[in-house]
Formats: sequence, structure tokens, C-alpha cells
Amino acid sequence: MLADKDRIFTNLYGFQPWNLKAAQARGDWDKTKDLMSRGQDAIIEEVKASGLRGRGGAGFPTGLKWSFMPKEPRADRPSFLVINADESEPGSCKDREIIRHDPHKLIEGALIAGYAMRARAAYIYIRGEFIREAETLFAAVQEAYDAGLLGKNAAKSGYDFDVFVHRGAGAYICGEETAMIESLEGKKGQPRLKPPFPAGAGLYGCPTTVNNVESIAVVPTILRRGAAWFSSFGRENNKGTKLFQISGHVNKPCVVEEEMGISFRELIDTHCGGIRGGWDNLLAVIPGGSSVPLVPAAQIMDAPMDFDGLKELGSGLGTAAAIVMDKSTDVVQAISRISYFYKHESCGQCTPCREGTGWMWRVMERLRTGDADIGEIDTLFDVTKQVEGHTICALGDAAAWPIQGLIRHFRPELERRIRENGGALEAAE
Ligand code: L3W
Ligand code: SF4
Repeated sequence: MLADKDRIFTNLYGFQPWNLKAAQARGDWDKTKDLMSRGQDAIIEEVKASGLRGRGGAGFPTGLKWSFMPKEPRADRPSFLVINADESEPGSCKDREIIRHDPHKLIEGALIAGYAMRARAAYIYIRGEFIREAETLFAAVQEAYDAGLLGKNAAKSGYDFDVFVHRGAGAYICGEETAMIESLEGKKGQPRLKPPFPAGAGLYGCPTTVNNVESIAVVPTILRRGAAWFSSFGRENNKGTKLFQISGHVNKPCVVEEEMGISFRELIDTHCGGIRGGWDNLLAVIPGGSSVPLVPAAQIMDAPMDFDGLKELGSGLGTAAAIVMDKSTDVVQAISRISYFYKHESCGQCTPCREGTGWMWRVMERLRTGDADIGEIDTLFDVTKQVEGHTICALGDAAAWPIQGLIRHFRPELERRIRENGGALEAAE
């Protein structure tokens, strides 16, 4: 279990105020100028050495991403940092807690990260439904301006840096980085083809880095305590501490900072009071937010909760949002509901996703009620394979993977429903 002294988010539960005075008492904004005076390249190297990987789901190395930004931005083509606070992944609720209770970690991180990347400004794109959180963020940014920590000569560093807060309007797809950029530009939020990646052509066609809230908020602490401290947690390729979000059938759902690679069992027993009804009552877990395949109980129990550990199980860490399902769960209905979500949120610009998500959901509904033909299980799996990897953005994959996980692990349950509904199981075999 991570010791309290090693927690980055010391006000995660809001026991103290979020405001600047309280944040400074917790150590935020302490000698920020000195951190910046280490130099832009040194900051990027320190972040690289820490092993920090993006906390928004994909796990791309943060320092490496920063190094793609131009070292000498042109005056007519400034660089930008965009911070993804559009937290919309079902199960994910960690960025919300950072903004509610520790917004100055994010704002200080924005300044330091923006400076390291030679960015002119940061845009924080916050989920439209986060109304109270947006109010907190606007107020915290204003406090930072009033204290001279942002704007001209930010934190007396000699560097000019602005932070703008932009509210989304309720579309899940605007969490995809290029859809977010389109939305910031005032357009309909539809993902762009990549490449070019945002570092080459992003916001207003200028060099841009898009990072998740948690990725940016941990940077000041990494610089203060050192890359070696951060990378002493976790294991090779999976370093650091991480916010885990546990929902569903545990006794005490929570958001908690823990060491990467903690076993699922330790995470649940230490912080969630165990599985509802005991470990024998566990059915399956979606370990990384709704976009990743579920993992059956026997495989997840002692699995390390990190990128590689969950990849080995055919799933993923995603945003580390574990959705726990006990044996009372109708797992087919749960996955069908997730399918409906992706159908609803598809932006519709590419055919495999626009048509495929609706098609997959309709078959999932027939499987749920037992009205499908047995052959449709394999057909559905084939269709998920035709959607996966054939779309402009990852939403297509996200719609396909949960269904693949269900068929892989719960085929007997799908067959049972068809059989009990009078379906001709044998004829198709
Ligand atoms: C320059 C290259 N940059 C990659 C950058 C790229 C992006 C980052 C990761 O999807 C996942 C998705 C969701 N040169 C580069 C490069 N980059 N190659 O690296 O890129 P990518 O394409 O691997 O992932 P993505 O499109 O960012 C994110 C999954 O996360 N997810 C849910 C996320 C939901 C939230 C939320 O609600 N907060 O984050 C959960 O699993 O399905 O697979 O910046 O530009 N050669
Ligand atoms: Fe839009 Fe879906 Fe294509 Fe992504 S995969 S661009 S959400 S249609």
C-alpha cells in the first residue's frame, strides 16, 4: 500500500479547501520559478526519466510526446498545450476529483508543461456536465492570475503564459484529442485523420500537445521530488503512482491513489472493503473504463493493475477505472448497454463505426433476449474485427473490444439464452 507521504494528491477527498492559500500550504506553487529555471529541455528530460505515461487511456510516454514540439516556435505559429478534462469514459471519475479539490496542481502543471514545450497558452477543455467543477476551475485560474502566477511574467519566471478554460457541450467524442481541437476551434467535434499528429498540426493548425488532466497535474511533484522518486513506484514500463477509480459491486467504491502494478485483490481489499458478498461472488471486472474488454474473476484477482499486466490478459489499464461486477450482474445486458453508448456517441463520419455500432448493438440486444440465431455469435465477432482498426479514431475499437471480451469469456452464457429461448443450437453446430 502506498504510504501517505508518497501521495501526490494530498487533498483528493477535499478535507481541506481547494483555494490558492490552502494549496500553497500543501506545497503547490512553491518556488515554481526555480523549477522553471532548470530549463525547458531539462524539464522534458526529467519527465522522460520519470517514466510517466499518459493517464488518459492510451499510455503514450508523456516526455516523448512533449519532445515532438518545436524547440523554436515561429512567431506566426505559436505552440499550444490542450488539457483534456472532458472525462466522459463510463467508470472514469478521477480528473473530476483533481479539479474539485486540487485544481492548483493542474494549473501549476499547465504552466510548467507549457513552458517546457514553449507553448504560448494552455486550453483546459472541461466536460460540459462538470458545472460545479468548471466554476472551481474558473475561480482557481483567476486566483492564479491575481497572484501573478499566470499571465505576463508568470510566477516571476520571465515567461508569459495564459490559461483558458473552455466548457464542452456533452459529446463523448470531444474527448478524442483531434475532435477536441475541432471543438475548441468552434467546429463540430469530429476526429481528424492522423497523421498529422497534433504536434505537427493541432489547434488552429499550430503545434499542439494534448495531455490528460492527471498527466499534467503530477508534473510539479515529479520535478520537486525527482524522476527517481516517481519511477521508484511500479515496474519497468509501468512507473509511478496512479489514480484508480473503483465502481460497481464493491463495499466502498472510491477513487484512490496507489502504486502502479498493485494487484487487483490488494486494491479492492485495502481501499474498497472487499467485493460485495465476498471474493467468491465476483463475476468479472472491466478494469480500465468501458472501452476495454472485461476480464473474468479468476484471471483478474491477482493481476497487476498496470498497462502491461492487463494487456497480457487481453484487456487494458485505460484510465484505471475498474467496473466491478458480482454474480448478480446480467453481463450480457451490461455489455449491450455499453454497445448502445458507443452507438449513441459515434460521430458518424466513418462507415464501419456509424453502421457497425448500431448493427452490433442490435445483435447484442437479440443475444440479451435470446432471440438471436446461434450463428450470429460468430458473425458478431467477425463484425467487431471488421470495425476494429478500420476507423478514423479509437471509438470504433472501443465499441468492438467489450463485445469481443464478452464472446471470448461468456460464450456459454450467450448460448444458454438462445437454447432456453428455443433456438436451434445443435443445427448450427
Ligand atoms: C506523435 C506519433 N504523437 C501517438 C500521440 C497521439 C495521442 C497519444 C496516444 O486514444 C485511448 C483510446 C480510448 N507521433 C504518435 C503520437 N501519438 N503516436 O499519443 O495516441 P493513441 O492514438 O494511442 O490514443 P488516443 O487516440 O489518444 C485514447 C482509451 O484511451 N480510453 C478512454 C479514454 C477516456 C478518457 C476520459 O474519459 N478521460 O480519457 C480507455 O481505454 O479508448 O484507446 O496524443 O497524438 N507517432
Ligand atoms: Fe466518428 Fe466513429 Fe469514425 Fe471515430 S470511429 S471518427 S467516432 S465515426
